[in-house]
Amino acid sequence: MSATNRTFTMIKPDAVANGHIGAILNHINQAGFRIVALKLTRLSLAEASEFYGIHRERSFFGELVEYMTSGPIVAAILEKDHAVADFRTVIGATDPAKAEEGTIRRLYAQSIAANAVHGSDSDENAAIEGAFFFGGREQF
Ligand code: FUP
Repeated sequence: MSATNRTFTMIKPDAVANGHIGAILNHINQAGFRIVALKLTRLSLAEASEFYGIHRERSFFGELVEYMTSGPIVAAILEKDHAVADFRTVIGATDPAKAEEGTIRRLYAQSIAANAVHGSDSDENAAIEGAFFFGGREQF
């Protein structure tokens, strides 16, 4: 299946620490996504800085990197038609207070920084982000 049908997600440290891994993976499956790759891991400072390199100049960058390295995360590649756009709908707005009712962020996020999940914003970034975490033999 082509990369355009794939997106990349992380369940972020707040949601892992609060025991939401199972509920979020179930929500993802119920929304019609197939899990192609999956791991529990923890980002180093260097890895988080590289992953969020596009935000390097933003005021919240230091806080973002500190938060994203504060505990384990779940990384996953997901597959579905229109995966990137549909997953953005499933997770809701960056700020959970503005996220639609029933979205993952509305249900499980704490704040704009600790917002429970990541979702790729383009097919190109989905491919880059997936390859950041998973080799070919880890993708099914
Ligand atoms: P999103 O694509 O919804 O994950 O949001 P962005 O790419 O704009 O932001 C990436 C991450 O930066 C967010 F998940 C959380 C963090 N962030 C902040 O901490 N403060 C902000 O004002 C904006 C984003």
